Amino acid sequence: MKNKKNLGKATQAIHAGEAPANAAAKSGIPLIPPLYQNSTFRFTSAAECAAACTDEESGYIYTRWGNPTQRVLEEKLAVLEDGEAALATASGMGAVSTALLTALADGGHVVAMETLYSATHHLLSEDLVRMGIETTFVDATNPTEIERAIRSDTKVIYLESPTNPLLKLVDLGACAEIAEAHALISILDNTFATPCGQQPIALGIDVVVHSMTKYLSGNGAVIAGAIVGKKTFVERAQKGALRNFGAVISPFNAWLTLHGITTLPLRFAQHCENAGRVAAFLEAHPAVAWVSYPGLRSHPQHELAKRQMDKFGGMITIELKGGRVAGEQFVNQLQRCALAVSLGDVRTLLCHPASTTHSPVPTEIRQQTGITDGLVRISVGLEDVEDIIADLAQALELLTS
Ligand code: LCS
Repeated sequence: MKNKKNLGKATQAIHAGEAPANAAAKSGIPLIPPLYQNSTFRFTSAAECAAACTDEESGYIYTRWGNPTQRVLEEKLAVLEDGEAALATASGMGAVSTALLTALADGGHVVAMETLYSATHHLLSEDLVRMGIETTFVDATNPTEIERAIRSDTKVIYLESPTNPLLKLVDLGACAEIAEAHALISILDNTFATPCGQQPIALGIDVVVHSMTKYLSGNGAVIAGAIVGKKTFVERAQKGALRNFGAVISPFNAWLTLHGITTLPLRFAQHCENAGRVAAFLEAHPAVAWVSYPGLRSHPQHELAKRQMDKFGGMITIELKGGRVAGEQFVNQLQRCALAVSLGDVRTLLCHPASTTHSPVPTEIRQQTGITDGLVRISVGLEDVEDIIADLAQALELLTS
């Protein structure tokens, strides 16, 4: 029989973690993993309880320490990301902060990509600094900049690829080699690409983090996150920062997310297909100054995208010729596509990063890093692509009339 890691992504997404052993009954087993919506677990004797507290593998004790519904989700994630183990968290930021607090438990320095999701940027540039942890931000699209910024106390290289919102890429294999050569932990936020778009652990990255709020759950109903990596790292994260800082996923959100993941490969393929069509439409439109989409030949890192990504993703970023005023007029005119932050939803969502997701990033850093006032980010959904394009076209028409 095929090893579960050798199965196709669609099979893994549906079956991984869902072994009948996860059900309580021996026959008439529930087809879908049951929801264990409970905070604590009871024991029949003091000895049994003491044994579980000493050896957690032998049973569940308390949901902040572990829960069967969380475990099904975690096993699915580990298989999909090709990691040894996974940990579900209460949010994407719960995953980012738990991973960083684990890797930097004894302090140290971080080298990070200069454009990151704003809360991650804030965590590194402000919150962790107050705890004595410094970060040097570099243009990681050039791996030698990473190497140059490494200090004797550097512990972590922190990356996103594609980045939020500019869709820049970093060469994951090259960054992983630098991390290995300097005995550092490489952490990559794989939210935009998902395990169906790229496999960072296979390329040598140590730890993958996710906002499962996005493509993985896909339903717009939950806030959730994940960490995937070596068993030793994941166990340290679970027994240390996750448990004690407390960014634990609720069983209900874990349950919704694990059902969302069963359709991830199918959904993600269609997101990518629709995004390719929308990007080509936008690139040809006279109101659009430029389009950033890794699948377009005009993307400066298209060759790298072809090399390290299986699919180019569902996110597109554009700059409108009329700057901020045009951006506001454009989003105000949308009829079917929604003006909303977040991404990876079945619905098409558009947002204006400078005034929303990236507004906490200081203006000079936004401008230095290319997050201009006229930028509009599009999370292409799963509506019929002709209907998405028609809505964008009627909103853009206003700008050229
Ligand atoms: N990492 C990336 C790349 C993200 O885009 C986000 C959220 C997070 C981590 C944090 O995840 P959360 O805690 O929200 O689950 N990105 C958002 C965005 O672009 N718009 O709204 C949220």
